[in-house]
Amino acid sequence: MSLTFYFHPLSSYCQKALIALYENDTSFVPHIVDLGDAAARAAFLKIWPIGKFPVLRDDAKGRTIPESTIIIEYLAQHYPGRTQLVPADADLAWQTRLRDRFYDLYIHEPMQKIVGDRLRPAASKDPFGVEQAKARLATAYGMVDEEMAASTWAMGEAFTLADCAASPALFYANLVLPFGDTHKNLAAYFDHLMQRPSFARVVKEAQPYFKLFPQ
Ligand SMILES: N[C@@H](CCC(=O)N[C@@H](CS)C(=O)NCC(=O)O)C(=O)O
Repeated sequence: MSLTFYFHPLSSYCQKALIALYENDTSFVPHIVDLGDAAARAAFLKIWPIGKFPVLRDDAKGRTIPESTIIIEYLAQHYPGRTQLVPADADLAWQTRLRDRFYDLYIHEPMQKIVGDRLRPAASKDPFGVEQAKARLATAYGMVDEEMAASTWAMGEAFTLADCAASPALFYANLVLPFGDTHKNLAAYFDHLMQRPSFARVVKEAQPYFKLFPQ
């Protein structure tokens, strides 16, 4: 087995890449990184000095791959399976990547801003930044709600990279700014994601750690 996946089960960006691994039953060695442990953090920084996970190590090809989107692109290219995570058609591929960017930048990132603020010391809160993040989320929810009126998955009928990005972003975003009562199409899409076996498994495996999520 040549793949080692450095991650934490509670981490939303790690979950995004984990969904891709589970979609295609890709064999890998899971390596949970506890960034709160000084020795584990130091060891991880040697692999990827930026210190953010997920990171994939492919010993067979001598490659270290950071960044959830790039990990999924790498898996799609080198370890393909029944779920084609990036469409072969060039036009569908850029549309998939656009949706991946959309979920990362306009749902995942503001969600992280709101969650991150909860972890800040009382004297260092950023209420203005949190309001901006909530406004960005609300705009993004409205856009997805319109787009998902007639689709099962982000790209239509096929589950792709874009749905990997959407799943954890929406899961945590729904906790900080719920959309169930206000955006019916978005809520229906989220239900589909929650029922997808790959994401259901990711959520189940994260359960023991949810108590660490700042309410
Ligand atoms: N752009 C990166 C973002 C990764 C990221 O933000 N990871 C978070 C966990 S969800 C992390 O490592 N946080 C720890 C830290 O920043 O120290 C990706 O897509 O993989």
